[in-house]
Amino acid sequence: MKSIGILGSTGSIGTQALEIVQNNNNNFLVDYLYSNSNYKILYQQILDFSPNYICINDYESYKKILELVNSNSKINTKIIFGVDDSLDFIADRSVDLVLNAIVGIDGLKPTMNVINNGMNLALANKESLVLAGDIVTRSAKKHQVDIFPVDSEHSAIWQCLRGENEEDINKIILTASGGPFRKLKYEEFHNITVEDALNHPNWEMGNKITIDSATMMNKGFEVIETYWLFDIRSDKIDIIVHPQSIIHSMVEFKDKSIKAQIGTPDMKVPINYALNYPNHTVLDMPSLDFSNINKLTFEKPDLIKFKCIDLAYQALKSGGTSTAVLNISNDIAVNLFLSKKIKFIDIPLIIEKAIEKHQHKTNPTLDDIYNLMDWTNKYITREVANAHN
Ligand code: MN3
Repeated sequence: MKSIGILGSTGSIGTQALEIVQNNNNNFLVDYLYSNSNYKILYQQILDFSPNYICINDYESYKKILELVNSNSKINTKIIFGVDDSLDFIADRSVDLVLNAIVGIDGLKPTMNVINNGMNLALANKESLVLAGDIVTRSAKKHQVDIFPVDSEHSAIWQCLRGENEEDINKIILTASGGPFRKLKYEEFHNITVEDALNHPNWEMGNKITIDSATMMNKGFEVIETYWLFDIRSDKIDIIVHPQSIIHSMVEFKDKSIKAQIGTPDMKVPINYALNYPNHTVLDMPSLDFSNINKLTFEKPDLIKFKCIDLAYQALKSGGTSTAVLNISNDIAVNLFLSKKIKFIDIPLIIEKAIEKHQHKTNPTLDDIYNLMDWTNKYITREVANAHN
């Protein structure tokens, strides 16, 4: 039995992870679940998995779930309320594996608490690495913590690299679906609406990550994630657009031999692998039918249309606080776009300016990064207000 904690248990990755747990209930013991506010799903998860603890951050949701739990005498789950208490709890609780499936920059603190507590981490929160990859990976080394990637591309690379020598790698090839605007002409980009951007062809995801996929900033983040997870130079990380999303990424070795990881695009596969590593355990889904795939196509990403990719490479090259500002300013810009305050094409422009204007530090502390959240927010709010005057 593997005891697990799941952070972000009511989101897309969290619920899929729990489906896997449910189908393998002899292998896992759910010790704790953590959710921001979704008390209805969380309550159902209590009934289904009888965790020892749940953590919830929103006060109204806490009151509601407390009421439900108190009125059911069969439930022994203890409830922890509030961000700080939840983080303290995570920093102390001993389990075999923690899945961090929190979306966005809120995932960094829990990542650090899990690592400093010496627990192995299945990481779906790429922001932890984009914001603070250096701190996260150094702390993991220090506490002898393994970080298992959950992102499909990184799971693919991880699988390709099993049994291989790091020094034999020539390059890593990240595949990208290309998002909904792969074929749209650049001249049309200024007309892109929120509705257009939320329409993703291959993967079902939340709003924020769907926009990141439309701008291809998601792929930029994944380059940074690759850099930290696999300790490889940025000029050895390539992106290839592969709209069918059948190849989930590839590794080329020095003899030009290439390994690819292939399969139906379904997040359950990488989640299952991270939960069951080193085993490929049974997943109840159809096999990939190659006779049904007409063709696999590949093209170079257009760095003019998808400037965010270029910004991510540049931020990675300048290092230090640059990738943190990339992430923070992207979050703010995407929210402004979703609330229709800026245009789609403004997103990379805002990010570029924020990176350029921030006070760069080569070896930032976590406090430096949190201070940057404040600075970036104020900076962008002021810039956008000025632009409207
Ligand atoms: Mn991905």
